[in-house]
Amino acid sequence: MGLLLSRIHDALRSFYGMEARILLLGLDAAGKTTLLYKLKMNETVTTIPTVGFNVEKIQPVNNVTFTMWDVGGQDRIRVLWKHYYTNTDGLVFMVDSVDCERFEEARLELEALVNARDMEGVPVVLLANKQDLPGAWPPMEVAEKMGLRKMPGKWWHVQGCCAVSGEGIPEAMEKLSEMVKLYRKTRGIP
Ligand code: G3D
Ligand code: MG
Repeated sequence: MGLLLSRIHDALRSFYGMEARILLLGLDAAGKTTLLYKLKMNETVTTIPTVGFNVEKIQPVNNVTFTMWDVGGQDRIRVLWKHYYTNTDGLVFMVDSVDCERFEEARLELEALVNARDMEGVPVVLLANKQDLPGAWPPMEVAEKMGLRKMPGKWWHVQGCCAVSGEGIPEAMEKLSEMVKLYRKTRGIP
């Protein structure tokens, strides 16, 4: 009976798709809000520093509908991030690839995030944003600076992108959908 119910559930899931909760975090000015509205409306919006959060449901990718939480990244309000951890299916961590002076600050925030109990095992997509700007660090070097290689057992993917033009974003969302599906499967989350 259990097996039958689980098969019915899987069939419904592949028909209706899956809803996933994604946290979009990173230091202030990394480009998070620009990305969120690019994904939502395919438009580049004029942003102001986010105090609090923006949340949007975006078009399904591979049958996964993402609800993306863009939580303000200014240092004073980063302490609020932890209130958003519960039931997160994926983390998109965004870095301004030009702002090398704050790479270490970003790394420390990412480290704290992935080590948080409620974020255990949650897959990470690292977006090395602003690749359009001169002096942008290559994505793999940004990943190195963020210490991703030193995070054993962590599922991560690095993607260079430009949130303004949208370049690199479809690839990142594709990868995110794959990792979220796998994560939920291994955790037995329907
Ligand atoms: P945040 O939400 O992470 O704090 P925002 O960041 O989305 O508010 O973006 C901060 C600034 O970076 C904005 O510029 C925005 O236009 C710019 N930006 C975001 N992504 C890119 C990108 O890929 N390339 C370039 N060149 N700029 C980007 P302003 O001038 O409004 O502060
Ligand atoms: Mg913002």
